Amino acid sequence: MTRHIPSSEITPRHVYVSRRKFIRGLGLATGALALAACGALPSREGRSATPTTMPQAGAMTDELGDPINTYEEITTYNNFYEFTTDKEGVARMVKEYARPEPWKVTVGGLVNNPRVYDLDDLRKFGEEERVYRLRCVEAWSMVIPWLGFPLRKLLEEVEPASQARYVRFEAIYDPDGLPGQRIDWYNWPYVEGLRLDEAMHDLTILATGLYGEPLPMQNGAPVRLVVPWKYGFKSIKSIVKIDLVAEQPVSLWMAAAPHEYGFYANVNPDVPHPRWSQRTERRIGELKRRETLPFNGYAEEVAYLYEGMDLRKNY
Ligand SMILES: Nc1nc2c(c(=O)[nH]1)N[C@H]1C(S)=C(S)[C@@H](COP(=O)(O)O)O[C@H]1N2
Ligand SMILES: [Mo]
Repeated sequence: MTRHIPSSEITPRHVYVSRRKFIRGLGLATGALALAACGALPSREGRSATPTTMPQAGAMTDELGDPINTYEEITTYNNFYEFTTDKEGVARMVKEYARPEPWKVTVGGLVNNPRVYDLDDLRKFGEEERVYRLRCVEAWSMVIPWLGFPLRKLLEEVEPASQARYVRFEAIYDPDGLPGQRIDWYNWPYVEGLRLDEAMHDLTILATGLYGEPLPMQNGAPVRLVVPWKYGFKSIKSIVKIDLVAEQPVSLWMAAAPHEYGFYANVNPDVPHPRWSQRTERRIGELKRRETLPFNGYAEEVAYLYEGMDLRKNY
């Protein structure tokens, strides 16, 4: 059995630390570098190779000049309710978990070319670095250097049929291995959705890695969605199924608390959560709170998608 070994176990601690110092040094000098393309998808043998290359280039900041969070922060403070609701507990619990192998992503519904992708098949879409802010609806945030590819590339291959208007994503369902799924407050599996034009937007990616390395389980290995202008809960982890559909999907959060979580979930400082303000956020690693930006700072790229819509009603 091939147990997935988190990269943090493969790479000795001191290598990570020195690599991060190295990256940081480069970044401060030039402001925009790129991490080495170690390749985050598992090798043909089905197991992640130990990274051997040092980072060459790497964005140390996002396009607003905010520094990226550390690998430690990104991989030890997680929301992944299939494991536990304790953010610090997720990274500990994933060590005990062997995810299903081989992983498959089934893409179907209203498409002309339904197909099942294994991780090797996803390689053809390539991997590029995207440094994105992630803003959780709970009002904390991070800056994360993802590796991944635009979801559009995969959708173009399966060819959405003319009746397709939304994309529905489904995450892993494994109650034997995932303790959170043995508690049924939630309607498992985790489901999320996007309108088709949101899914086709260039900022929308399927992430397969971070910090130039394979995605750790706690961040949604082996493949997860990242939609940076929406609250973090839209960025569904550990995807096994993608369907093109005609009707707006009902997400896990909409089903759990419809008055608190809508379908769109665009980051919006003007619309408070019923139980707290969304005006400011705590950037992990910083002391002073920051102002939350409309569409999480991506308004120029995405505001046109919502022209004419009432974003207070469509929260
Ligand atoms: N399958 C699944 N995906 C999920 C979640 C989850 O509990 N299960 N939590 C979401 C929430 S609330 C956030 S903020 C982000 C956190 O991503 P990160 O841990 O990689 O920072 O993942 C999202 N994707
Ligand atoms: Mo979140």
